[in-house]
Amino acid sequence: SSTPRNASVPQTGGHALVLLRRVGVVDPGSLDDYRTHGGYAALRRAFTLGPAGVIREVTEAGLVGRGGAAFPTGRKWAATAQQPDHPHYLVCNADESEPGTFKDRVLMEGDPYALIEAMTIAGYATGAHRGYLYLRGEYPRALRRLRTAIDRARARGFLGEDVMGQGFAFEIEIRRGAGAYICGEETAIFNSIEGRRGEPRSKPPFPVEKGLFGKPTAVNNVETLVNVLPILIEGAQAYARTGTGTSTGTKLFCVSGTVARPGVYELPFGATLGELLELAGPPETLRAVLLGGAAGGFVRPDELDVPLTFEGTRAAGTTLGSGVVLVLDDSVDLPRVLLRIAEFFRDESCGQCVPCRVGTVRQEEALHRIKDLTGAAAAGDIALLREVGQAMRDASICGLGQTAWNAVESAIDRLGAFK
Ligand code: L3W
Ligand code: SF4
Repeated sequence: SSTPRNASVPQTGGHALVLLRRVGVVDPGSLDDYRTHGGYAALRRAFTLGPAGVIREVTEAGLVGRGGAAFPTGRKWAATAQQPDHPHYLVCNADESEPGTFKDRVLMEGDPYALIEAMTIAGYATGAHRGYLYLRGEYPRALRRLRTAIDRARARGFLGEDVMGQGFAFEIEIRRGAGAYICGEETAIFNSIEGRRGEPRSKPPFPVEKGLFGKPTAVNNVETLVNVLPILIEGAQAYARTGTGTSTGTKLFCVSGTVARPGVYELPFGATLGELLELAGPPETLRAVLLGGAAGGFVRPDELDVPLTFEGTRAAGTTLGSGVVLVLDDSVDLPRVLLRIAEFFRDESCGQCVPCRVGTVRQEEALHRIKDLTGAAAAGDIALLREVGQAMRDASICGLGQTAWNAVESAIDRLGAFK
């Protein structure tokens, strides 16, 4: 995926920044500057709350995962913490590879200590003394800044044998991905860290029970973890006043495509898609917006009042996913976009299970035929796409195969593609 040139410049539209408040403000290399801007106040509060108290705050805040699946973070942490098997591990999923997603990059490049602090809190809460930061291989600047932050935090006692003199030991190790989209799937990350092929494992057992090296593991996305800082500093109730009842807090949106000001925007959950587009400068002739990325779905120009919440986008037949907002104007060649998505899934399928390995190829072939006929569907190809899509959704092992047909189905059913 291509990242807009100004992706490192956060855009807000006048709303109070929470997750991005330090990005572009602090010196990302300076621990002192981070502390001057509120850094390590959340970890200090975590030590006064104790592990169970931290989990209680995160649960009461209503924090859910920002990688796309919206699983309650407090429940994940509580389930990991209570496992009798040891050691426990923490894994930060920083493999950000969903096409059109570049929010975690902005957080890691602009405020690297925030992620280090948040991982330390997560380790403390879940009983892990070791955290792995699985970083997208194509993020060299984030790598440099995170390495520096980890070294400096360790040198000053914010990592290591006795974090902040509180008797808690915690270390962070960075592991770099090597360009495979599937290595963003949580169990494929475990295999990759363990030195095996990056292929997903069957779930259950869930990672909270049997994860990295077969041990209880909490896996969280970068943005999810960074949310823990304002939760501990403001308190759960104050945090939950932003957003809606079931989507609390703020969300980072990655706006790309035919808009005047592409980039990362932070808005409270519940803002509408139309409001976000106004900030980004919508095209004159909007054709559709792909929400939720390649696994997501299309929204039409007459549906821009859809609230940007997990429940609101679900009701509109799509998903928030990892925050992708890909804007397409009237000049776009829709069959070409769909073919590109299908090529991506065929390329990135790990090939482990038949429905996905074969289905993604059949899907691409059918879309090729349709495109060669300049957008009109060849007889039987729509039916074939539906049959193959259903098989992938029902019988694939992981999210890649299960969602590989989402965008194509949405284009056919909601945009009337190939008519
Ligand atoms: C304990 C249970 N834990 C579920 C955990 C599970 C995982 C989380 C979500 O992601 C999303 C999709 C796309 N006990 C549990 C349990 N868990 N039941 O909850 O699990 P799951 O299986 O619903 O989803 P997932 O496979 O982790 C699928 C998005 O990922 N996606 C791509 C995302 C890309 C990025 C990026 O590039 N930054 O995020 C593609 O499909 O939106 O919703 O931790 O263990 N009973
Ligand atoms: Fe691999 Fe696709 Fe099966 Fe996932 S669904 S395990 S990517 S073949």
